[in-house]
Amino acid sequence: MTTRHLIPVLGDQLSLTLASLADADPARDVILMAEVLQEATYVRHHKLKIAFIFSAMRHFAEELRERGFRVRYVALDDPNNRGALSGEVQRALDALKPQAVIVTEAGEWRLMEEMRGWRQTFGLPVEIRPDHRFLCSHAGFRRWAEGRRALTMEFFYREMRRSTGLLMQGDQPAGGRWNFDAENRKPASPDLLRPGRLRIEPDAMTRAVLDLVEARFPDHIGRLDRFGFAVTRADAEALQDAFMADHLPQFGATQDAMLASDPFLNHALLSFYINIGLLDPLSVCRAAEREWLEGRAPLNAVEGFIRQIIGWREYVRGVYWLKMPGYRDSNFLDAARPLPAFFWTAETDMACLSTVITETIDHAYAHHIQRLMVTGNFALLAGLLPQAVHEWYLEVYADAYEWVELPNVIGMSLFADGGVLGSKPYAASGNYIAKMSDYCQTCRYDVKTKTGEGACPFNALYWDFLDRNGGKLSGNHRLAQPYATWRRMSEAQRQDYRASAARFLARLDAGERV
Ligand code: FAD
Ligand code: DLZ
Ligand code: SF4
Repeated sequence: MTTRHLIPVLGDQLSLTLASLADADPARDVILMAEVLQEATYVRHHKLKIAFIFSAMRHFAEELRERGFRVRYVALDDPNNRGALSGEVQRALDALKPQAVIVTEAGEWRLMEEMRGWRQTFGLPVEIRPDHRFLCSHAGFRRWAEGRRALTMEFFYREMRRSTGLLMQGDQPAGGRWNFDAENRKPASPDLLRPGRLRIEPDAMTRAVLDLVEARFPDHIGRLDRFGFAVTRADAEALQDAFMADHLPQFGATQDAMLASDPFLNHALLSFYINIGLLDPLSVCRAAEREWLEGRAPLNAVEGFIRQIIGWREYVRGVYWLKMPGYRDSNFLDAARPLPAFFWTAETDMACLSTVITETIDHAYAHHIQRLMVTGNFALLAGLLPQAVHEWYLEVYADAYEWVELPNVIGMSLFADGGVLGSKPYAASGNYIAKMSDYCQTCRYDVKTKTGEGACPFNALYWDFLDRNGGKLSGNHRLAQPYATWRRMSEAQRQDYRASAARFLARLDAGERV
């Protein structure tokens, strides 16, 4: 059988609506999917993440075959597997001799650069199509960004509301306001009535992948015994429905809260499926909007949820493509400290970090405020090297792809981009964590003690961070208040903070348990 087009589909392109599949002809085209070592190890991804992606890829190949498509699927343990996507494209070209390659653009810069070279490498026409699963094109974002002094997410988000029509009444926002965060972000308390999460029992195909991953990636972080991800479109949709019914109404109120007994609270746990292509972001938002229209969820919750997807998600992707490739090397604050070992083991006496990292090891998930205000805040205050922090986030979370992870880490969390993405660093002392979580209640450290033995390390680190970076940050008007407080302190008090932070950082550098 002759082949017209070879259509490579990547592990995060598992959507029937993919641009490269739009005119695919089951009789004449071949779809190529390949599990390759290069993608699984260019950073050492969490075991759950690799298993999730491989199993979802295998199930998607089945879905395509059921629709009559010819799929060339290369498993990781195929003895002829060349270990890299380009190698597998070359092998498929040699075997099938198609007239052209049709592909949807890669999400990550690294792979997109490789794809751009394919025409030259392979010596045949290669058509790279845009990824229409995103609502804002690269050109659209560039147009929006052009000439702006600041890339303020809130204004981008309003454009996205207008262009999608989500939560709009004519040209006005539903409820008269664009943003209902003033009603959101309250602390939470344990609630035994909060519905649990649907766990999808691994089928035979997933169980085979779990064995493969355990055998081939034994040294990667994480554990596989609790694998419960959806790996089919139908199961991902079931999880979406359960979220809408059980958690969306409380989404806003508990969005920033953290509880040791409840790692998920009312978060969606849908980023895995949206990012891989099993759920479509706009359809998820329309489903949430319907919950409000039909009176099952309040506007503050639905608006907050939709903002994360058509606002933040689209916005960080826009910033990534606007600023790459230099963005990855940003280090505005000249932070240089290596990642402490406890990021891999959770072995620290700081209860907040130990809880969040343990949950990360167990689930390849932490919710936004855990990522931003616990691990991220610590990395910022302790001056950890941004590129090491970036690699950690890319490895440990099952929803992590560089286009979304990098701006959140380099920009939002570490301020390493000097303020492209956020107008100030999200730096906070222990007080914030104490207010928004119950972690401090079981901690060896005392959040109310500011310096010295037994004091919460975040307290001295916070002031030391501001002091250390005063040359770069004290002119930031959003930090005027903390800098004024710092200046009002006595010199003895300031010295006490500096010394306390220095002692902590010296112990960290010496590899002592902190
Ligand atoms: P919810 O809190 O329920 O939010 C709903 C949806 O909104 C998410 O599914 C996601 O699609 C979207 N969303 C929310 N916040 C963001 C955001 N800041 N950027 C992009 N999309 C957002 N998200 C990833 O998808 N991949 C990452 O690798 C990633 N790394 C992050 C690293 C740091 C340091 C921080 C601070 C945030 C990161 N985020 C990342 C954003 C956010 O934390 C996750 O999207 C969210 O925790 C996913 O869980 P959820 O589905 O329960 O989200
Ligand atoms: C993340 C990932 C992993 C672990 N493995 C594969 C793989 O074996 N084959 C594949 O096609 N894609 C994989 N992916 C997803 C890619 O890394 C992702 O498509 C690129 O990073 C572009 O976003
Ligand atoms: Fe974290 Fe400090 Fe609270 Fe301990 S006391 S949990 S280190 S914020």
